[in-house]
Amino acid sequence: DPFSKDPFRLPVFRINSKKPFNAEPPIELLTDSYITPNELFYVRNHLPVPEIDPDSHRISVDLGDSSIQLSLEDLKTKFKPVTITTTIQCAGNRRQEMSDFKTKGLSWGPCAIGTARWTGARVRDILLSAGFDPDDKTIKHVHFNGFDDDITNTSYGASIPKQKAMSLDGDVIIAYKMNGVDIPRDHGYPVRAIVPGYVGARNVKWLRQITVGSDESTSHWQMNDYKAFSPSTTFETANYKKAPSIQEMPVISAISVPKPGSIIDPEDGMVEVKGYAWSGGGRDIMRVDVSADGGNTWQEASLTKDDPDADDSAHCWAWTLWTAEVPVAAGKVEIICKAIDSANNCQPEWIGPIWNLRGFLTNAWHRVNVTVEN
Ligand code: MTE
Ligand code: MO
Repeated sequence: DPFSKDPFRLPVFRINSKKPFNAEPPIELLTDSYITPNELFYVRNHLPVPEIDPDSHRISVDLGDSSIQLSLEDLKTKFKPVTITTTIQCAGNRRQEMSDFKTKGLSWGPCAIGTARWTGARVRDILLSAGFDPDDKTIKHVHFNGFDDDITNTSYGASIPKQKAMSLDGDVIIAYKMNGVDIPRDHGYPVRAIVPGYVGARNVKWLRQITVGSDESTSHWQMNDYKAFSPSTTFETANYKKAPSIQEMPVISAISVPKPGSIIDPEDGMVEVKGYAWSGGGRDIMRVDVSADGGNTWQEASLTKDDPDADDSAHCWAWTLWTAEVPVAAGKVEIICKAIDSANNCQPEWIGPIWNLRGFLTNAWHRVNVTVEN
């Protein structure tokens, strides 16, 4: 069993697949704290968790005509350590809502998302120290390869545009700490790429190699996965070669309290609603609106954000938690939330126009059905 060396996980997880392990925390715990505790951070593994000896592990930076090998010690001492707070979200977060209509992928609820403070070295600094010429116009992508591999010895890999990796404030780092401690095995021990504002899939865990190229990574997960299509595209007509890779994420929000199916005893006809909102690309959340009457009236939520001095970034890569007091009528009630980001992007009202056969990027208004007592 290639999965027999996988680490221990808390039993509270909602498991979507055991081997490889894929699980999300229960919704009622997700927004309890701004920083997601490491043990509750969703896990998305495509392969068995590799066993890596931190002392002998090397990260190979291969630039074609030159190459350097970095030990963990090199990474920690040769480059200025920075701490970046970022929300990571799987492209399949909330896929379950699209799955009523056939989709292919794990049936994630709304908790394939979490926020952590990552400490590491900037990829920009690493590439420059390896002799990379940022003005080389033939190079357009930076690739990351993981140490986890399948039976054919192909390892997990992904790539991001060069301008994201090399940007002074792109905050792409190779992290060796998650919330101040060694990165847990499930989340990439001892090192992983952190690509703030981008889809989870590019945050390559168990990093073993950084390369550069004129094209995107040829990895299965860059070429034949993590691509969205038009609602009319079928499995027969999907052209993965032509479809662009998902990179920056769109604006999303979700309700964490109350839970779907709850029976609520309102106080003075009001119910407290909580949740998260996030947008990719470093865009902040400007407003979250909540309705309990089918969208006729909306209450503006109060927003909880990170302390801007808590990390070394000038951007907002992390989520906003929110709370709203919403008037409710007795009976069956649907609570809805929607967020607006700093570019005034908003969420689609329902999944119809964004449905895609892979169930990616489910960011329609989030709806939770409850019963309100008299
Ligand atoms: N990196 C490696 N090496 N192997 C993987 O399977 N999964 C990716 C990404 N990095 C993956 C990986 C995907 S799809 C996501 S959503 C995130 O890791 C999940 O990170 P987490 O498990 O720390 O939450
Ligand atoms: Mo993912």
